[in-house]
Amino acid sequence: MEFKYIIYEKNEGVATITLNRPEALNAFSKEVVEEVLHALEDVKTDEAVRVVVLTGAGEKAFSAGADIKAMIGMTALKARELSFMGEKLCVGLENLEKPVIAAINGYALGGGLEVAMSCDLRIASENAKMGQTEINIGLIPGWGGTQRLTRLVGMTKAKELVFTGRIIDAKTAEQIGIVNMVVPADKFRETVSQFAKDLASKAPVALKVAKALINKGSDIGLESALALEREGFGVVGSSEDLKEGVSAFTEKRKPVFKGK
Ligand code: CO8
Repeated sequence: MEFKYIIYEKNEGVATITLNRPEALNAFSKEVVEEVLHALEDVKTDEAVRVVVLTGAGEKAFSAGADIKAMIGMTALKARELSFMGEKLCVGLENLEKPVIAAINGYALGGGLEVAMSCDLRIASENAKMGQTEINIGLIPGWGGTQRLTRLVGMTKAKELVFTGRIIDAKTAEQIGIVNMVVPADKFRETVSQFAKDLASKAPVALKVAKALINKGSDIGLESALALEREGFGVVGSSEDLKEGVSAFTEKRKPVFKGK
């Protein structure tokens, strides 16, 4: 598939998906969402891809959210369709069996922040700005923001951000637990790339199972979650990756994991 609204690149085990509509601050139109979903299908089947980075083109935005212009004269059915479209994207990122890093350069607003929160890790440039700004246009977060933001920061801060639509800076987002780290703007791309490459060298089976356990376990009771962990441990504990990791440790060399 030829991509028009994203740039899709693969290098050293890292697939980078760049939202590429800078003239609309990388807002998610139907076409952008479809193209990202298509790239994720490729990521699923390409064993050489170990990690995904999702970012925005230009310096100004990761994404300013769902395309507001597509909401003009929206019917209930259309709103539901738009909500479902974003949900498919967010769940697709969450259920992908490989780690996804949102590299937040500039604005991540509304649906843009919701998509970033569906990724596993978030690295922000120091000039990034984030917010659930939907309230300012008379809307609520419709791509999981009321739920994922609450899970990340707790009810107190989630309500504050969703009710006020306030835009916060990267440092504040780090302090309340939305982003993992904040990086100086001039080191941003390089830091993300190094971080992603490091992650791509880790054991794929362990990464896949750890991601699923953390995601699924947070929605169920502790006893059931621990039982899930036990089963996951059985899978990882019998993997070739573990054999390789242990051999490399005893032979005092760097492991080369195959994801088996
Ligand atoms: N959708 C479409 N176009 C956008 C969007 C957007 N979300 N954001 C910015 N743009 C466009 C602008 O219209 C403008 O285009 P043009 O030059 O053709 O007028 C261009 O991008 C540049 O934007 P600005 O001129 O506004 O740039 P500024 O630097 O002055 O301001 C802001 C930057 C503060 C980011 C400002 O653009 C803004 O507030 N944008 C809207 C942010 C927002 O509210 N996002 C939430 C959208 S709603 C959402 O995401 C809900 C998700 C769930 C949906 C469920 C379906 C029903």
